[in-house]
Amino acid sequence: MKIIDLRSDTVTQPTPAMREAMCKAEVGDDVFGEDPTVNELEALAAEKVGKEAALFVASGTMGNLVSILTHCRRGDEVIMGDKAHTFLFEVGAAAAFAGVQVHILPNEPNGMLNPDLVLAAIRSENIHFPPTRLVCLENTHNRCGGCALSPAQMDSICTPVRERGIPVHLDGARVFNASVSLGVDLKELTRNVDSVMFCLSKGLSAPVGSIVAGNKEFISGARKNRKMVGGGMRQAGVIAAAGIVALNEMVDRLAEDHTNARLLAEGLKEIDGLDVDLNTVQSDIVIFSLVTERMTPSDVVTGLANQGVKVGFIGNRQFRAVTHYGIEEEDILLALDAFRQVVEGKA
Ligand code: TLP
Repeated sequence: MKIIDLRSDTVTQPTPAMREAMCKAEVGDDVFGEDPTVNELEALAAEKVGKEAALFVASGTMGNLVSILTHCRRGDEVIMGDKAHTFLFEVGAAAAFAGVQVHILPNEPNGMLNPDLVLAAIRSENIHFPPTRLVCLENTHNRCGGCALSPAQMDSICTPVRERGIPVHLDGARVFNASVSLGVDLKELTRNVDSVMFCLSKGLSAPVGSIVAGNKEFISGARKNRKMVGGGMRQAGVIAAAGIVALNEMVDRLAEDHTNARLLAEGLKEIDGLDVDLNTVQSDIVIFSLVTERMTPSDVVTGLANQGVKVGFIGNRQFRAVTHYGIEEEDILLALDAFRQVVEGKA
């Protein structure tokens, strides 16, 4: 049976060009700064996001942690959304390792934070208060259905926050999806943040790795923090080579994933027993809900899995499906057939 795996864009296989590049990669010891392929990837990544320097890290979680470690000291406060990946899904690393207190504000359904609430949350000088040291944004926003924040939305938070001397970090795990979805240059989304993390191993299909970018001083501190958390890799050019292919060849095709996500969402919306907020379907993520009592969420997941379709259950009768390299329009049509069979009981 053909498996149509929509659990995440992290399940992508490396492309043939990536495998070839990995095979031929020139390598060295990256802790000594001597891996030419890692150095090439870091220079290319910095250029793409319009920052002075970049650092190759093992994962998005490590990139966010290293960024927070570099911006903050123990006891500082970090403002972020209550649906931020860093708050919900990174095992509390910011608290456990960076020793910061996370101050959450409600994310709006489109992934935005209300700029007035952000400014009001910044602590004044008072003997009782921890200092606010960082604001974190996420674009596209995973738990908000892959919504993309425009440069104007980003600026409405970043400009006043930075005017108050507080840096902004962007969890841009899928920021390339945001740029393709909005049709804006990536640099428009990153120019008003101090640091950005993005992933090579999601929609861009590389097997491993993420990037942290910022100014030279920030990246030099982040490099030391990466070493501290055990992320100093040696002949990492073997995996960085795939990252270079990801940046050079895999960005424009994200538009296909967005078209397929739209097709899936519109099909799901027609199914009796399911609901989708089509407004939030702006990139490769589709969050949909089970709105019938005929079955449980686990009946849906199991029923679909029996038909070769994998989706993620994310709680509260909601599910997530993510399109990616390797999923074609015909797979979406097959998946929709499976949904109709499982949820409506018809082929
Ligand atoms: N997200 C994964 C899971 O952890 C949920 C996924 O399948 O979507 N920021 C954002 C916005 C992310 O979506 C993710 C991964 C990360 C950070 C962490 O990246 P990794 O998985 O590389 O540590």
